Amino acid sequence: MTIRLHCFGESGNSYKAALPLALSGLDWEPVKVDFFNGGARTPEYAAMNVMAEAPVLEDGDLTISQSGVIQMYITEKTGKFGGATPEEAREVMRWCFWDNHKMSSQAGTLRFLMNFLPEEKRPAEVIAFLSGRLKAAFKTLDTALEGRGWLVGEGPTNADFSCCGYLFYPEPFTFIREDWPSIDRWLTNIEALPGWKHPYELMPGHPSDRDL
Ligand SMILES: N[C@@H](CCC(=O)N[C@@H](CS)C(=O)NCC(=O)O)C(=O)O
Repeated sequence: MTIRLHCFGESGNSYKAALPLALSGLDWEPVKVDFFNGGARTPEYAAMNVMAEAPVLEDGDLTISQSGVIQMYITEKTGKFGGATPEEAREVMRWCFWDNHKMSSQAGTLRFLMNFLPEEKRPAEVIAFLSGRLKAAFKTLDTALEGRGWLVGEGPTNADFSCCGYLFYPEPFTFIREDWPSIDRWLTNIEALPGWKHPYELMPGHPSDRDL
């Protein structure tokens, strides 16, 4: 049965699930969440995910949300991307939790405020605050990647797929790839994986679909 991933192109959190699906060899298809028209706020969507968030994965009777849990499920099904040893598996989780809390939550919010809100509604003080927090997270990631091809072990894991969730997007949100040499090299490694696709190619939905 084909796995369905409810997602949308602008969603870095969705990309964290779509990318390992694309690289895993599993049979899957993206299903567009019409997020900007309230598609995640309907009673039907709430029945699927009370958290009203994307992504959501459906595999037959199973429905799960939270990109990290979806990643774990892909690992359960394929044995891929979860770390080669129990120590590595813990390290993968460590980076996923860090990313969810310290990097992607701020990156997603900041990118939304800076790009997807009408210009007159963009809150300058909040943007400045989040930019500072996010730059500290980029520093942490860049330092961890010094001299390393991947965050954990010798190959790509869910740690990499989680932490890269927002970093391929072109819209401005304080991330300037060239400023972070180790992050830049690591993103190049991810882009070179067979089957890699940019979020806007992998999932339906693009800012140009809307009048901003
Ligand atoms: N920790 C969650 C975050 C999911 C998330 O916040 N997704 C965004 C779209 S990128 C969303 O649906 N936001 C709705 C909201 O914040 O109300 C995950 O990794 O799946």
